[in-house]
Amino acid sequence: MKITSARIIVCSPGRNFVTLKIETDEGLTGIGDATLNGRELSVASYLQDHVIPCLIGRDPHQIEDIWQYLYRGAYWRRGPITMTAIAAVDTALWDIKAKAAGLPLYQLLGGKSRTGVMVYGHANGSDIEHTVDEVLRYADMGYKAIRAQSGVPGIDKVYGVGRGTMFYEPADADLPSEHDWSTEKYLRHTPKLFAAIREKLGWDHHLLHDVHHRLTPIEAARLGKDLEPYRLFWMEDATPAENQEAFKLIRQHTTTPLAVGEIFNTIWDCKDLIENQLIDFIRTTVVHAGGISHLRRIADLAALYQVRTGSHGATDLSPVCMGAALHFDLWVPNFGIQEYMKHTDETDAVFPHAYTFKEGFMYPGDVPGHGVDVDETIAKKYPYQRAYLPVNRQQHDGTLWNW
Ligand code: GCO
Ligand code: MG
Repeated sequence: MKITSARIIVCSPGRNFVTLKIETDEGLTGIGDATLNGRELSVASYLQDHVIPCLIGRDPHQIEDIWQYLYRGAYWRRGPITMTAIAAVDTALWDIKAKAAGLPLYQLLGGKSRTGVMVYGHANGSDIEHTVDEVLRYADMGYKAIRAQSGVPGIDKVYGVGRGTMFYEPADADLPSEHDWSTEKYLRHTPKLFAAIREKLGWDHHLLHDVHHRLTPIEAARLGKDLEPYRLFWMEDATPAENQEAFKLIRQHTTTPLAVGEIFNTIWDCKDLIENQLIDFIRTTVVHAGGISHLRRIADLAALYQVRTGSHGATDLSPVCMGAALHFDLWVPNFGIQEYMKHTDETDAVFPHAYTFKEGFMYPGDVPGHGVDVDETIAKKYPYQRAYLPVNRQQHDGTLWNW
């Protein structure tokens, strides 16, 4: 089999998505997600201008060789743009291989390790009462694991608080919108939120929380300690992870489990955190960490240290990523949980898919490949719209902070 052509489909059915489609001389096609929120066109250009010319004529079955060729061959290693582009190629090639075999992708990875993929949904509210109601609503929808984020009194715009009832889209403006931040207010509020949730919800559901890189290590240690009575499944991105030593300090103070890695793009970003057992869940995902081939290496390293997977799955990761991720999750031995935010109906129409949700679990389906397609005719109705993620400033003096 030979790759005869490849193209990029950029569309914006409510938000931007970049999709790579690879075609072969045997009529089989495969698709991969290449969406990097707020920097979409850089990946599209990287693929179009620098990767696609190198793919034509290659045997799509040689997934590993093509991966190494793109990774080593660029000379410039790692980074979100490069690794998202490689991921798109890798995902599309796994799709083709599985279609050629007539098997759902998870069978090629080693088959099912579990009956379904436990996912967590997002309960977001403007205040504690509203968030508690949202958590209860997610429990009613069947979710076994729920992430809770709430507005904080005295802070105008807080990460994770949605505009609609099901969808949270942070990339909301054609220039970055500005959020405000107060660590003191957040740290006073968040333990009260989880106390209120546990009181109404009880103890049968997993609860998660995303700090979204906002705290210093010692502040994160304090929050982890304060949340211990509510037995969180995880506290996510408690502090920025460039300095991974920082997690030692958090770890020494709290037994609240820690999750990190949605912005990581290679195993090298994960290595120290995993080998020093500073985290419990690794959040790298198919689209931003080099595809199925590379994610598998990260998961294998993590397994040595009893670190489990918990892949990122916000709506800026397209249904193509979600489909591929669910095959991965069904197989990976050290699976922990998968994030799931429902896409809009417009997005689902552009990306018809075989995966389903039932009672808090997801299933990738059994069609050959990863089970997600792209309808290019519908996609054309939604041209690219520039959209940025927000920036964040300290409330008291306007210092730029981590969003
Ligand atoms: C999450 C993430 C997202 C990111 C978003 C950025 O845990 O789901 O933190 O909400 O902010 O994916 O593009
Ligand atoms: Mg997050």
